[in-house]
Amino acid sequence: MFSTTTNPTPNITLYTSATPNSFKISIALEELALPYTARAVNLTTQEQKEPWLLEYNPNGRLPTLTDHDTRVFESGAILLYLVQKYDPEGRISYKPEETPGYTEMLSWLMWQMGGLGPMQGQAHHFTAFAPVRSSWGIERYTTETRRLYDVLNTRLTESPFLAGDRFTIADIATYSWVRASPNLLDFQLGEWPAIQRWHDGIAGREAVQRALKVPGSSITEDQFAEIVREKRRVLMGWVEADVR
Ligand SMILES: N[C@@H](CCC(=O)N[C@@H](CS)C(=O)NCC(=O)O)C(=O)O
Repeated sequence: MFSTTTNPTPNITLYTSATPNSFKISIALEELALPYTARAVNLTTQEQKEPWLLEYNPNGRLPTLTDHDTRVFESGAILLYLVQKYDPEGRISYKPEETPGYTEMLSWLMWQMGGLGPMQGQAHHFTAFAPVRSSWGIERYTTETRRLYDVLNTRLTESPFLAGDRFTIADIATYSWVRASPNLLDFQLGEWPAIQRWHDGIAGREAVQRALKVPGSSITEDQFAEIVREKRRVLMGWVEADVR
């Protein structure tokens, strides 16, 4: 069984895929310059539901991480684990935990985990991947995602990063989703100038560029974008699903 024993030397394996939630963790690991092994999990063959992986993540999803005899699942919990254990200087978090910056960081991290991630994920589904066309689903989740982008833009108009003047795990979690929206939802980030400024600054970080190459995907991001465009074109051409 797994425990929460602390070990000073990391022995990290990240079970991952080329998806927004997994990229959060590879970005944090690269930002903290931690050694780790990336194990790509094949979502198309449902490898994430295999018993060996359910041992590490009973929810059967990615990402998940092991470190010595500890397992951590849910991307928000993994990010907090990494900064609690391996970020004593506050490189991508605020220390100590009593500081107002830490509380602000937690608030935006939870906003991403409970709001932006699930809503944008549903928008991706209805816009590009659903087996039927549902204008209701597209409208409902795209509208809510756009509302959340308005909230994000307002915050980033008043603050360089989500939790103040420091780049933190709240930015990492949110950026990983925002970067997917031009391809998947056809969002033009220029519509939200503060988001565009923040996005471009993060995209330029060397650690982020390294992280986005982990794990090796069999196709490039451009090829993925083309596949998504084609899926969306086909889906939009379908007649409305009969939802009665
Ligand atoms: N709340 C979870 C969401 C994890 C999640 O939905 N991951 C997706 C990839 S981004 C996944 O594993 N999908 C495969 C499946 O649903 O079986 C987290 O933040 O870790």
